[in-house]
Amino acid sequence: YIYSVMPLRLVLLGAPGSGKGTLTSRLLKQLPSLSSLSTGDILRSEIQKQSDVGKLADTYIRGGKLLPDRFMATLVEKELLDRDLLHKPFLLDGFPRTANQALELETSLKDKPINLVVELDVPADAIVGRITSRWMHSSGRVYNLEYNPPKVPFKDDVTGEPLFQRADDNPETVKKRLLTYYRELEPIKQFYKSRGVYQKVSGKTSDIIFPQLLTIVNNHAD
Ligand code: G5P
Ligand code: MG
Repeated sequence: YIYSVMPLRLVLLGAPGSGKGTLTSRLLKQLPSLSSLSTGDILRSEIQKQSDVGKLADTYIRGGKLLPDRFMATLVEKELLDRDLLHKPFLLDGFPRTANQALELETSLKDKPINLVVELDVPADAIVGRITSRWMHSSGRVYNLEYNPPKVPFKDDVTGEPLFQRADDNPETVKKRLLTYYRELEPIKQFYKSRGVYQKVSGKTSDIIFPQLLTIVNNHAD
């Protein structure tokens, strides 16, 4: 199978609240051999552990600011190696998010570059309300009081543990995160267009986006 010769190395590009985490979960259900890596989830688990990385990340995240490119590139390279992902199909959620990070990632991956980048194009007016009604589990599982409520209110479906809201999910910080995203989008898009791997899916909801995304991923695999 070509799939094993050229495993999927996918980047999901999308604004805060565009559904990266939601669509990742759905993809993993359809494609059990796929592994996912979310930099936001890694940083939040470091914050919870109160590690040095977590202490640094906390100030940036609360301020709605991106951590330094070099720092993030090192963190992701280590994660790819530690989890032995370089020879397996993987998906990146939340990294790279600057052209500089994309370049750093290319260096890390050497002869196994990113072979698919999908931009999730969700209108900004559909996004803002979603984020303030988001609840999370420490595993990264994401819920929404309206769209995807947990079976038991404020409890994780799998573990039954309590859900929490993110420190950066308030309207003021969300505004900053959105501005940063749209500022960085064009250069990173140009980077991946020049590598011939960029595609875009558009829609107001994850239910509209998901089948399009799955088709692109499946076409890539055969
Ligand atoms: P993160 O963690 O990467 P963001 O801001 O990029 O955070 P976020 O907020 O996690 O992205 P998402 O994953 O795209 O959004 O969206 P989601 O969680 O799946 O969906 C949002 C909500 O909408 C959920 O409640 C979901 O249930 C609901 N929803 C989904 N689909 C629908 C729908 O169709 N309809 C409705 N009504 N609801 C829906 O990064 C966080 C911070 O970490 C640092 C930065 O400080 C960053 O701000 N960071 C980095 N810094 C530098 N470089 C990096 N590479 C970094 N990565 C992280
Ligand atoms: Mg997310």
